Amino acid sequence: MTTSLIETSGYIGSAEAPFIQEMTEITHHMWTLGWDELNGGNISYLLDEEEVGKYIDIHSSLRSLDLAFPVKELAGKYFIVTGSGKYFRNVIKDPEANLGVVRVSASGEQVEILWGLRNGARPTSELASHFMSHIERLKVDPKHRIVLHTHATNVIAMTFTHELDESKFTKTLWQMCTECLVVFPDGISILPWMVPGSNEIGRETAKKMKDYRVVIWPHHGIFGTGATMDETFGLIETVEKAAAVYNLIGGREIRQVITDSELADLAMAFGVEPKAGVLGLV
Ligand code: 2HA
Ligand code: ZN
Repeated sequence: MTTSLIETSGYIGSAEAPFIQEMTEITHHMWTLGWDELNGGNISYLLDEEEVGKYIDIHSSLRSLDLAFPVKELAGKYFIVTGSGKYFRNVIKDPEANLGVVRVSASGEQVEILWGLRNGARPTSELASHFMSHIERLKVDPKHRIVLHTHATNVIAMTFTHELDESKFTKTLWQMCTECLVVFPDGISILPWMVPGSNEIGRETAKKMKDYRVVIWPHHGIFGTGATMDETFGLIETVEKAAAVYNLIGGREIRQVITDSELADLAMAFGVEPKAGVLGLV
């Protein structure tokens, strides 16, 4: 009788891990879209212990890193994250150098690195925004798993020409493509311009995440959250598409729009609740 790999070594091995494959595929896809130049963009993905334990040895950690912001709420939770200063372009060539599987320590003051982040690499420079956003999204959606940040080109461009009022920005996006209202009836939120990589931008991003799945950082990029990679990427892709249409129209005469009553009909037909205060805005 042959014994399976899992019985002899205790775990299957990272090469087979679906969560590493998902991260590799999505980072490559986003790089090809031109959204993640240089080391732009970062992702964190909350994983189940049982799932991680199938592929990676979770009983010995490679090293621990102190967090500048305690996240007691995430104690014992596992994440796969992109590495600080790492390029999305390179993930596909060497996942173990550019990604890491980490576990938040029992105190919530450290992360233990279980796999990847080879040669002393650290988790994403936006870890504060990611972890604090996970905490808030989990409070409102137990199925929440993913925080994805990217430098979506058209979203960035739109933040130079459109008023940075959340309701007005949301309404413009809804008007750009019919399906937008159905995909993000909860609208988008916007922070003032802030220095990235700080605990402060992390706290402000997470505050928005209490009510929104999307946070735009003007002149920088976008944060999207969701239960799966498909859902989260699809959400950002839809916002970016609407922003692209807005930018294409830019400066031209608008002859007709989707009216507010048409948007209301759409919401009714698809059974979604538009963010209060957006329809009816002029
Ligand atoms: O990873 O995108 O916001 C680099 C960034 C910082
Ligand atoms: Zn960024």
